[in-house]
Amino acid sequence: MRIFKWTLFFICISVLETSGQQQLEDYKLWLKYQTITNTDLAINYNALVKHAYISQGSPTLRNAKKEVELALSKMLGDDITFTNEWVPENTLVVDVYDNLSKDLKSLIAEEIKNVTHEGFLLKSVNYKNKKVTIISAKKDIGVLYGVFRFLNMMQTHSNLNNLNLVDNPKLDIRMLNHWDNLDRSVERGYAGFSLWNWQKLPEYIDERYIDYARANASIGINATALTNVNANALILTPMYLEKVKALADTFRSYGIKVYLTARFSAPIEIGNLDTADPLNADVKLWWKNKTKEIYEIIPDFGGFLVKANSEGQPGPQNYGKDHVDGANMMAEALKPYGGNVIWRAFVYSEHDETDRAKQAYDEFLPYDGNFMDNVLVQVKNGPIDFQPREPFHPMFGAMKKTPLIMEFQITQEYLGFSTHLVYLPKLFEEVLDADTYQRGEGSTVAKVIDGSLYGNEITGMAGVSNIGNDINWTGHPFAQANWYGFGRLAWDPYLSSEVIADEWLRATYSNDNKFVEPVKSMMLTSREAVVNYMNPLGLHHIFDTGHHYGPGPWVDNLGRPDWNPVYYHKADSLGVGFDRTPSGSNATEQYAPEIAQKYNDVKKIPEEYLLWFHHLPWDYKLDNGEILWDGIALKYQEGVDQVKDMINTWDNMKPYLSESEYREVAMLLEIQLKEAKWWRDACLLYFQTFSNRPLPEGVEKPTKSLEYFKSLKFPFAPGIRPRWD
Ligand code: BDP
Repeated sequence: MRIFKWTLFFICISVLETSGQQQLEDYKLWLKYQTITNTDLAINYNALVKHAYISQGSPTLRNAKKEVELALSKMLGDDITFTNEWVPENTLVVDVYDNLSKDLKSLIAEEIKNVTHEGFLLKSVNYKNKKVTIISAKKDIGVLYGVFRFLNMMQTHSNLNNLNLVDNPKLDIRMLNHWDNLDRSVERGYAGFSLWNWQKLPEYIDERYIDYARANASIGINATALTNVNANALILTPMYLEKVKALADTFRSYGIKVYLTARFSAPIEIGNLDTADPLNADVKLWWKNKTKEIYEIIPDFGGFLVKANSEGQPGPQNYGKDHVDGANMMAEALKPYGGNVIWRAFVYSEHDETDRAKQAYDEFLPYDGNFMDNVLVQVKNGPIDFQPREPFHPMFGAMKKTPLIMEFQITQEYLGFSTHLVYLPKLFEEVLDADTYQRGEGSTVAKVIDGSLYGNEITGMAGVSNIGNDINWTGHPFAQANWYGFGRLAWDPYLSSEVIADEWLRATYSNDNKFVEPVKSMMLTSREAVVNYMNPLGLHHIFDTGHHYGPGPWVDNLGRPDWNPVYYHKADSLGVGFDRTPSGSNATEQYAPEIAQKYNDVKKIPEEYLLWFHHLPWDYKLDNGEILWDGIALKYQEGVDQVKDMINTWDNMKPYLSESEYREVAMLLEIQLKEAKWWRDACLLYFQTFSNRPLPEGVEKPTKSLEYFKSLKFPFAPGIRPRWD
């Protein structure tokens, strides 16, 4: 018995040890730089980089140098020589174009012309009968980006022999939005507390801030809004601004600008004014002075991100003024310093009877053309709220004279928190590829966002961060892929989600195709799986109240109609779905005629949007001949089956994974399966009370009653909104 106890003790200790070590590995994200064990490849790479010249000219270039040294020593060992000045033996050259020797300059003179200020060039040249790899750019930040790409190519075992790549970011502002509160709780955060340790700042610079900046720079993210859009005015007080400055100083050499969320009522709360009316002279002056104060200590401050007159947040409408008055007032204050206002379009009002999906468009379209040129309007990808699937937001393409920033949610508020493996670049890609038809066929959302459709001066993409202080940053190891993928798409919204998954898997786990291929296809189907087991065929917003954890299609008692799931599915004995065609809310009129016609026609609309736009009888015939009720039930089952397949895939990957690497994802997949079944059973039992039909063959019987599912309460679910707003 005693021996047994001791054995158990040691097993437990070793399990803890390995999972602890695993978490430390996970901490390194996609910058693991695993040793290259393939001898031929290692020899080839070694020859390419064996004499490396990396400029030391600026903090950013020194970061590039540190990264190259770290990465090459880990991937290839210690026999690489580094020089701070160009010598003829060099085989790798890393520097801004202007600093290069005349000879080298002439070798890349043509290509460098195509490099923009944040872009870079990777080029293999022949110089005096020797192969030289040049990583260059117009600015030092471009060099850093080029270095990260080069190292990524090495991590993914790419052919580096004949490089000739010019890569420029297609968007200007590539930004994370942290919904982090000053008490370090994170709204809709599922990976621990906020990274920003306000109490220890400004003196204490956590090493994590630097690793955060490195990780972001490695994928091209160049901006971060540190605080929650449900803002607290205190962040704008001198004490906090000192702390913000410390973060900005830390991020600067990685090319990252800091933005802050500005609470519209700040002039009252911290400025002793009795109004925040945007046209009031004292209010204007207050924002001007505040902005000046910020730029005095943070000269490259990015600007303000503002949620106004949305979900109870204060805004210009409190004073009978409108979004243009509010945004332009702040834009004027920021203008002399080159700062931007990012004004969110996430608005819907309890006083407005109109379909919630229509309200942002209705409210903002009349303002098109009236904003100052340093105002960008930030629009969520869909017209409701980060659902597992939504049609694209009709403001994209319709708002022709205002630069729109895309807002994606990387944190998985409606996608299983950080316990479900859901590969989001698949969702992002679907939205970016969607055709708005606003200037004829091919007017994709990506073209709206990158400014090419309407020739916007500034462009951008924002992602609501999934980062917290969990050792692995994002809670789920695969949620790191969503951060990575967001960054890659913000750099280039035309990249395919498949290519991104491939890069991420190789850099994070393994280059073995027997691992990469099956796991990649698991990632690529994971998004459809979550749609199937949560919100199939266009169902949406049937989440439990407030925390949005798990199903709550029965919820009908919240203060505002549009906070209740019953508002969105409208199930009754006749059928289910939201009629948004001309016979209903006519939300389709907000789209270009090509889209509107397609969505209005129940025979032409893609089935994935069916119940988003149509209320249909339970026995409506789907494309495959099933009746709607059966189709819904089978989709829920399909989602559960897809999670089972994910579990199988992962089990088969054991030979390519360490025990702890395998186990941490395996355990999470078990949670995902349990919760997928919960979604299926709860939703089907509930909708069955209307359809009055049996579950079709192939759908597993629920193991619990509807009453049981309704009785579940989660007062401590993570990520709930703070109580003070
Ligand atoms: C919703 C979230 C809420 C956010 C809001 C927003 O439930 O916590 O404050 O969006 O984007 O998705 O402002």
